[in-house]
Amino acid sequence: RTADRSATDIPVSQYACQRRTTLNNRNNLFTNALKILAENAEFCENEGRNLAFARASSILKSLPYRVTKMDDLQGIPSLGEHSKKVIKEILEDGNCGEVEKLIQNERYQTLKRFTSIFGVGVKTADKWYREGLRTLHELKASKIKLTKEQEAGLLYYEDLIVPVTMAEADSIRKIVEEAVHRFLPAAVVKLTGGFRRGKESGHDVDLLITHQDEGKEQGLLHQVINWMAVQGMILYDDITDNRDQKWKTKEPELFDHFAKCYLIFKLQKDMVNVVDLNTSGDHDSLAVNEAKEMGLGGQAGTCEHAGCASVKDKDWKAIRVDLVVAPFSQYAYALLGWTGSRLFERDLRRYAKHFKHMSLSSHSLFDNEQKRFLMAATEEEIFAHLGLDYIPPQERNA
Ligand code: DGT
Ligand code: MG
Repeated sequence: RTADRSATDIPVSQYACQRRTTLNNRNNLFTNALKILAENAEFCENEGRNLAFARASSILKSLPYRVTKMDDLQGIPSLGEHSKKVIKEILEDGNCGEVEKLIQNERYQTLKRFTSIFGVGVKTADKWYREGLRTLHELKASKIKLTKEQEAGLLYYEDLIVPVTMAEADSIRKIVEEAVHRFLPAAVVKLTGGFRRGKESGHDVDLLITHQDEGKEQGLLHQVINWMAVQGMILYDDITDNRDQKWKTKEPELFDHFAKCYLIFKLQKDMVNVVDLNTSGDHDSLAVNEAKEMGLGGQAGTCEHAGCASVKDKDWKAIRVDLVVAPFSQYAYALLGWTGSRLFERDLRRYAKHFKHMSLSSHSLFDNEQKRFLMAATEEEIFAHLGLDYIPPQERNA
């Protein structure tokens, strides 16, 4: 039974880190529409608008009831006039005209297509669009210079747009753990990101590595990658060590200094416990269907690249994996930072700054009044430092 909203309900916080957001979203109809508007704002590089729609969507996800009338939104923060108009229209007509128009829009479709390629951001996608490119086929046929990352992204495109399942993520975690233990038997390899929040599928596998004896983890990433490469497990890799600053420009807010590796992993299908690799249970499969309808995934079986066998015939799947190595003293912060969701992280930092005069990152928490770093061995301790109730990963799906 869907609970009704009543006046006795406790107020909803405007901070995602003070809300419990499970995967049980009762307001899909609205959040799907708002997500498209947020995405389009991102394509227009309008950060304020992107954040406004993302916040509106997030707050609806946290509600323990389905919104059935505008009155249900009384006292709910983070809903701007535009978002309210969208909700009202969906309540009245079943859909929103602006969103329906947008999904037919050529620029929106093209930017969605191009940004779904690994290594392609909004700026690049927009440049290609302005140069007249519309499809992957046209992109491949053009003489445009691609980065190594984008070349790999195109080469393994068919696989990379298929959501990663929990079973695949778990297999990769075990394989990586085995590789890590060859060099450091007591190291810990932890599945983070959306899978730690309970998602059944995701766009990549996020793994966090640490070792109790701080310092032992140094050099580990190179050893592990080299070993896995020799085993034929690596299709593409980009190691960033902690002195490298190149990610700073990409997403300043998410930037951290950990040694990390963005890779495309070659997962043998017989390494996965669950038989069916190409199914997924949640909304992400919609994205794939949509991608296929838009002609993104239509080339299965006819891929012309050498070494890129048809999706159906080959016995492996290309999967995006992020490996991050954190020194033990920063592990709790790294775990909190890499578990997400992105909006949850953003609001944790915002909350820390505004209410506690503290600076939170994936490395540490700095108290700007006491002028000192606050140590934490667990996520629970970090929430306690911030004066927040502990929110478990399953309730951070903001
Ligand atoms: P998905 O799309 O199913 O993979 O969903 P998530 O929630 O796993 O999203 P993902 O993989 O993009 O990121 C997981 C979390 O890790 C997210 O809250 C932000 C954090 N994160 C991702 N990339 C970076 C990065 O380059 N630096 C830092 N510090 N954090 C990152
Ligand atoms: Mg992820």
